Amino acid sequence: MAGKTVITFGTFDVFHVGHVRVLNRAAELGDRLVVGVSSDALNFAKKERYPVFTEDERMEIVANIKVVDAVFVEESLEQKRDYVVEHQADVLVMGDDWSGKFDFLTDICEVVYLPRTPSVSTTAIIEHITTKAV
Ligand code: C2G
Repeated sequence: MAGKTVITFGTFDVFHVGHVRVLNRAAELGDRLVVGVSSDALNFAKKERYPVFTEDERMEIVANIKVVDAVFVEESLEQKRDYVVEHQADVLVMGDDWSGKFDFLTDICEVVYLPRTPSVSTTAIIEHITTKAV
């Protein structure tokens, strides 16, 4: 495939400006951006709660972001290597809350950690709505 493919992963629940910024910055690192959106089951296994939006809704939102070329469901955190190979990714991008976690993939792709957008998170938004809503 011509050009450089960038891959990134995330839940992207209650989509916010931190999400759009990491996707925009990831896209700048190549010619094509592919995004793995974590499944509802993966979230439940990890956090013992389901995301606010279902995986179909989260995939639809991410797929409609201007810089995103393709989306797929991320079924398991352990399958990163398979996803990189399957999507022929040259660069794996994650926010720096994942710093160092994917360095084991540097034999097959470049691994880049981007600084998170400060002071915004899905958890804080949910908390704000549940405590401040009237
Ligand atoms: N992000 C960011 N700034 C924020 C919040 C999130 O840059 N203020 C980034 C994260 O670093 C991540 C992406 O946005 O790269 C998606 O964040 P989450 O939805 O929280 O994804 P997460 O649950 O960390 O991903 O394989 C990873 C899994 O899919 C889980």
